[in-house]
Amino acid sequence: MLSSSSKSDWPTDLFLTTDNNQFETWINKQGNFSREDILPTEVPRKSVIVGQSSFVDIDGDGHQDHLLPVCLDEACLNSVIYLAGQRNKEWVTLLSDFQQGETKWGLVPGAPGLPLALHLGDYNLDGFPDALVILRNSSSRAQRAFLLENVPCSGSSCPSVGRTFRVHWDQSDMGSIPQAALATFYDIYEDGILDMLVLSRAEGKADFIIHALKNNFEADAYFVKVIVLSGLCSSDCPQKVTPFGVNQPGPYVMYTTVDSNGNLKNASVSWADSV
Ligand SMILES: [Ca+2]
Ligand SMILES: [Ca+2]
Ligand SMILES: [Ca+2]
Repeated sequence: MLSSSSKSDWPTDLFLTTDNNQFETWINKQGNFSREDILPTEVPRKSVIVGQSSFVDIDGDGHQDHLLPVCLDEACLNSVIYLAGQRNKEWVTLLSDFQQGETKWGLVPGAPGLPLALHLGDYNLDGFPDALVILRNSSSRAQRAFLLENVPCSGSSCPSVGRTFRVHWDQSDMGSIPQAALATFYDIYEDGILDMLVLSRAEGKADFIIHALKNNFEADAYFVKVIVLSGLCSSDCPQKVTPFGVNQPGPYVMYTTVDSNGNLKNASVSWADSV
């Protein structure tokens, strides 16, 4: 897996999850990779099922953080989303409460082609990335897509980054899609507002059903659209036309803006796992 400039020095670094569930970070020094474990090398203690790593700036300080969804048992009855910041090599719990009233939900163990993963995007343009995740009802076994909103938090039970995820339990549009299997953000009309795609599977059918949910969010906000051209071309490029939009993992964009109160606000995004 590729991470983007985990040291914020711009060259793309390499982050690996190895067979025995360990992590290796390889820093790109002018094209040469050297191992430098600036992130935790071990999965969180008591992890039984380890999902895919994501890199995202959860607290808006401009530096990417490492997010990891984990199950503490084979059935994922107890699930946790962990975070490791770069200045702190310890795992901290970002979200472990998946209780909706009397109902307990949990992450869904990965399957071939459907890994346990968070899909990240800033659906409400507040500069803090939110997530989409599939949860399974521990009693009925029903699966639904849920939006996890990145919200500020304070108090002793809060992670040190001062942010947490709030589960939108009552989002009726996503709740009406039975047996959801995968949910991701996608800007359908390219208007800068992220919409959502949900895949579900009908009973007894192998193929997925694709549902598109338009995000009606409106606010006095701006968005920055960045297109990264890889410029990669093999030696036999026809008419010397450089390919456009080649899928290239690793690009990293960081910028600073000023909010309406005059405060500086950092933000960054990586293309390591945006699809
Ligand atoms: Ca951060
Ligand atoms: Ca947000
Ligand atoms: Ca849109």
